[in-house]
Amino acid sequence: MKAWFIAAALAVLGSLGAHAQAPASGQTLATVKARGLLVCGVSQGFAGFSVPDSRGEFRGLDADYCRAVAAAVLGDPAKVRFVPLTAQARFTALQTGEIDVLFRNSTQTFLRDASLGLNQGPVNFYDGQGFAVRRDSNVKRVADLDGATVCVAQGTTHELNLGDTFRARRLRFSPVVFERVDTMYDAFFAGRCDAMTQDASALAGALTVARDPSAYAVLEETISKEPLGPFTRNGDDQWSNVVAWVHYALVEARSWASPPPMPRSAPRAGKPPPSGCSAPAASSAPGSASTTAGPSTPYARSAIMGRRSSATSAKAAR
Ligand SMILES: N[C@@H](CCC(=O)N[C@@H](CS)C(=O)NCC(=O)O)C(=O)O
Repeated sequence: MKAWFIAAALAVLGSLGAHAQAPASGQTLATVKARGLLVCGVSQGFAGFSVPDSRGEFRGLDADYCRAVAAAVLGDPAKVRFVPLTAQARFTALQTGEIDVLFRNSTQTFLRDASLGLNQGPVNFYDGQGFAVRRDSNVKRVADLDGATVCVAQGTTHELNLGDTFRARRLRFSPVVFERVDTMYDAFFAGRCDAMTQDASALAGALTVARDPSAYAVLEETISKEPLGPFTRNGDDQWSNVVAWVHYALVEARSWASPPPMPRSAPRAGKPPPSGCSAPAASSAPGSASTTAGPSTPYARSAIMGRRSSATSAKAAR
C-alpha cells in the first residue's frame, strides 16, 4: 500500500478524532483499537473485489478497502482478518458483531436501509445487474430470454430484480437458486441454465474462470442499478464516519496523485468560472481547484469547498 494512501487516511482521521462522539454512539472503533485487528467481511471469491491469490491473500477492491481502514485506524494495512461470507450470511455477520465492517460487493437499497438496522456508507462502485449467456444461444437482449432457465444467487438483490423485471415485461422464466456462487458457476458452465444473472462486474469475473471464456457473452442490457459500498451498524456513528472518511480520503488522495488533464476550455487561473458557479472567490485562492489540476473529482471538489467554507465561517465567527 502506498505511503500517500495511508498518510491521507491518517490525516483525515486525525481531524475526525478531534470531534469524536461520546462512546455511547457505538464502540466499534474502541473495540478495533483494543483488539489491534480489523475484522472485515468480504466475499468468498469474486475476482476484482475479494479473491484469495495463490498465497491465500485476499486481493481486490473490497479487500483493499479493508486494508485502508486498518491503515487508518491501526496504522498498518496488514492488521486485517478477512471473513469470507456468502450473500445470505453477510448482514447477519455484521448485525451480530462477528465482523466490524462489511466490504462485500453489497448493493445499497432502500429496503436494506429500512429493515436491517445497518448503515450504508459511501458508494465505491456503480454496478448493474446483467446476464451471461452462451454465444451460440443467439440471445442478444433480455427479451430473448422469454422462457429461459436463469441461474441466480440466493440472498442477493438479483433474486428480487429478476422476478420484478420479468414479471413487469411479461417474460416467463424459471429461476435456479444457489446459495454458493461457485456451485452456480459450475451449474451454468455445465449448461444447467440458459442464462446466469448477477452484477455485471461479477459476470465479467465469472467468465474468466470458464474453461472457454470465448463461448460466453455478457448482454449489454442491465436491469438494475447496483450501487455497491460498505455497511456498518446503525447507532455506531463514529465508526461509520471513520469508514466513510477513509473512502473520501482515498478518492481525494487518488485525485491528487495523478490528476487527469484539465479540459482545454477550463478557465485560467485567477479568472472566475464562466457562469453558474456559486464560489467565484475560490478561484484566486492558492492551491484551489481552479489554480491547480489536482482536485478533479466531485468528492475532491466538495471536500475542498467544505474545508474552505468552514475556514471562512470560522473567520466570520471570530
Ligand atoms: N450486489 C448484490 C450481489 C452481491 C453478491 O453476493 N453477489 C454474488 C454473486 S451473484 C457474489 O459476489 N458472490 C461471491 C461470493 O459469494 O463469494 C447484492 O448486494 O445483493
